[in-house]
Amino acid sequence: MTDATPFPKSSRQSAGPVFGHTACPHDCPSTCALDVELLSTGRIGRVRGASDNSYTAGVICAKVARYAERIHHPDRLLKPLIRSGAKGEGTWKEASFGAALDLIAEKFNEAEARHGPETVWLNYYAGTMGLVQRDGVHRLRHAKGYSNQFDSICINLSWTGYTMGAGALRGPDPREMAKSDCVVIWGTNAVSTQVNVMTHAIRARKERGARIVVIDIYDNPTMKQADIKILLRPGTDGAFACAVMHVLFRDNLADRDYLNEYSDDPAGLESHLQTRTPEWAEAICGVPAAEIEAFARLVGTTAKTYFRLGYGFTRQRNGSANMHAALSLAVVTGSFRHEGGGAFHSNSDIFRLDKSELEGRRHFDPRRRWLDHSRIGRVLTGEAEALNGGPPVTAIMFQNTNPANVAPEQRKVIAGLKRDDLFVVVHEQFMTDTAKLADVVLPATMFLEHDDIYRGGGHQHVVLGPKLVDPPEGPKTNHYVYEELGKRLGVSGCQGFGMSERQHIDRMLEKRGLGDFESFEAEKWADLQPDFRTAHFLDGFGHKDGKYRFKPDWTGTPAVTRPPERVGPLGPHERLPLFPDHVELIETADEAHPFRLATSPSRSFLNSSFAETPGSKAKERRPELMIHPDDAAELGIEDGGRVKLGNLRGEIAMHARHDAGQRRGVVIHEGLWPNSAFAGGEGINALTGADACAPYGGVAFHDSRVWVRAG
Ligand SMILES: Nc1nc2c(c(=O)[nH]1)N[C@H]1C(S)=C(S)[C@@H](COP(=O)(O)OP(=O)(O)OC[C@H]3O[C@@H](n4cnc5c(=O)[nH]c(N)nc54)[C@H](O)[C@@H]3O)O[C@H]1N2
Ligand SMILES: Nc1nc2c(c(=O)[nH]1)N[C@H]1C(S)=C(S)[C@@H](COP(=O)(O)OP(=O)(O)OC[C@H]3O[C@@H](n4cnc5c(=O)[nH]c(N)nc54)[C@H](O)[C@@H]3O)O[C@H]1N2
Ligand code: SF4
Ligand SMILES: [Mo]
Repeated sequence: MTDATPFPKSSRQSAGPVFGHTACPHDCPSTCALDVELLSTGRIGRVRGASDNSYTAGVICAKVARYAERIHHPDRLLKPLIRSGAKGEGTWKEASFGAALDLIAEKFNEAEARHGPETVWLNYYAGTMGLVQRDGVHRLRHAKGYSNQFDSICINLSWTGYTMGAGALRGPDPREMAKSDCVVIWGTNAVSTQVNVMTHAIRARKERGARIVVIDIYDNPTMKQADIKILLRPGTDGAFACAVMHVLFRDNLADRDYLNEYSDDPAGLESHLQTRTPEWAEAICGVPAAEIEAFARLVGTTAKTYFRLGYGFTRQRNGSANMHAALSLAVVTGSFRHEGGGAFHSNSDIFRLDKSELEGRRHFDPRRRWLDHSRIGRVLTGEAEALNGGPPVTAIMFQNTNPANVAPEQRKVIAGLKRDDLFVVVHEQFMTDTAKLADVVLPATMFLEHDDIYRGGGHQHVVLGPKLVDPPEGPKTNHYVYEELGKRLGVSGCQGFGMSERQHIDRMLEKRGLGDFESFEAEKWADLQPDFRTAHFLDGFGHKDGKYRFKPDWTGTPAVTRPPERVGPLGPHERLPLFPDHVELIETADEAHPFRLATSPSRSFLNSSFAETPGSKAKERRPELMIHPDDAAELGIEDGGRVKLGNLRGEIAMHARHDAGQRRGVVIHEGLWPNSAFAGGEGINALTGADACAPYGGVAFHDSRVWVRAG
């Protein structure tokens, strides 16, 4: 640390503790506006949610409030490391950053000379959500003609389902939840994964007596706060939604005037739903018909019902169809007409910052080979289908992602990373499961140490994240790495190179008419929420004819998710239904695998991050399998005893926790724990599959059949 900490102008005024202003960079829909205490030592103190940001409203999660633990962690990577022993053995020699970059450039060039540029994969994801430090990688990718990446791992199933219906990825102002009379939190464990949803929902309960309904597959921390709990079997949300819509039509609670004006085929939907009775759904989803009826009456008679649709329930092989069914239910009630009503999943469509210079779009060629990053295991083990007509991948650089831990089919991912003919670079903050398998590890800065700008998918703000403290000696920004590799690889004259982080931010803001870096230093953020009519689709949904689609064209292009070119074979879209329905595409249990496993995020980790911080580790204790006590009794599994679980993809061990919070036959593991936290060194994703989901890919992380036994 140096003393020359660049405190921003805006925080110098007060005499007491000094706070700098920024945004949380982690992969979370909340993108909280933060106030960070800057100590005179150059270290940080407290981290608080900005109380003057209307969405953050002064509340953040505990793990980020403890950020001092992460940024000043003794295990942070500080020096570039070059492998000196066998892959994964853990022996390294230190190098200068320049020498490490020289080596990377040399290896990339060698690989390209042998197989062509598509052999190089710059694999990135959303470990930071900063536009400059995350998306700038495309500049290098496009300029060099390296493989394109299809970003399917997280958002694909849900965004596809939502946009197939609504034609756009936006919705009623999430702050309107506070004005609702009923908030339905559907398949998102908001208490753990996006705490601000709870802030606004609970405000509605306190101020208006609103009911909070939670629809999930286990009694998670969010359901524990609900007034009404709907406990589904995994992958059956479509059945539940259909039965609710059946009741709404049957009891004349559907808003027929609204449907006639705003939707494609309400009559067709109504007749399709005739056989989708509550009893039919009960048999599929496990929710008693009487509860389905009661929920239908509640949402059918409460105009201001706000459906907050999460990611979690779409991480099933039928997840896109289930998202579409849940959204269709919100449409049938006519809730979009009302303030405090409608359905919201993500506002990602509203920001429209022009990233063409940042990403060097002039050099983007959609015909270059696309690699699906959900299927990295298959790509790296050379499966022809996953290679999508291109050469093997022989050089790869990872930034902001930890696929050895987070990607499905982990055995393949790790076998691939260990290939002798694959050169692996990992630019990281910590020695992650992926970094352990690298040839070269580069140390990375953290968000408080570099400039960036962030968009909040779960709300409407663009928030500036200026550099607030100096990094320790050693770590460099992602931006620095693209720029320096650009020079060494001969593309530094290409579009977007040679600009600083600030210049990129200025350009994006100026083009959008939002000011510039300096004005954001004073204002901190901009609120881009569209007006009421636009947000509520009252001037029409996003499709050309303005109509909501009950009958989506599943073979069509969902504007936001589908890459311009096919990415190998995508999921079995021909099995998707004409109208909302239950689709039996999930990995149903069978005799050999009688349980359904969901791998839900824990509260104290964020994907694979924070598993290194003492506070989070202490809270999560150890990897556990939540199993119904009756199931456990049948299998002779004691509370706290050891269990093994597995399927055709892998087998892992952990401790059992008896919990009656889910239906029998369902087991839950909250993560993501590092692979090394498990006895065999393989993590939970050894059990999850990478078969492409219908219609456009994505990963069914909560949809695995497994066997479980004591041991
Ligand atoms: N603490 C913490 N916060 C996070 C993350 C984290 O790992 N930890 N991850 C971040 C990221 S990258 C994302 S994308 C978001 C995701 O945040 P969410 O949208 O909340 O998605 P998930 O956490 O995957 O799952 C939410 C819930 O869906 C449940 N679920 C699984 N299958 C079904 C189903 O078939 N039906 C229903 N109704 N429910 C089901 C899960 O058990 C879980 O309780 O969270 C972000 N925030
Ligand atoms: N079983 C199971 N697996 C899952 C999920 C699940 O629910 N269950 N969720 C999935 C989802 S939704 C997602 S989005 C993925 C997320 O998977 P990842 O994107 O891989 O996960 P993160 O932990 O968010 O980020 C990865 C790394 O980015 C690093 N990082 C952060 N900031 C920077 C930076 O500025 N520069 C550099 N170079 N590195 C940085 C962090 O140190 C961290 O190790 O995981 C998926 N995997
Ligand atoms: S709730 Fe999400 S965005 Fe907010 S501080 Fe925590 S991880 Fe960051
Ligand atoms: Mo995600």
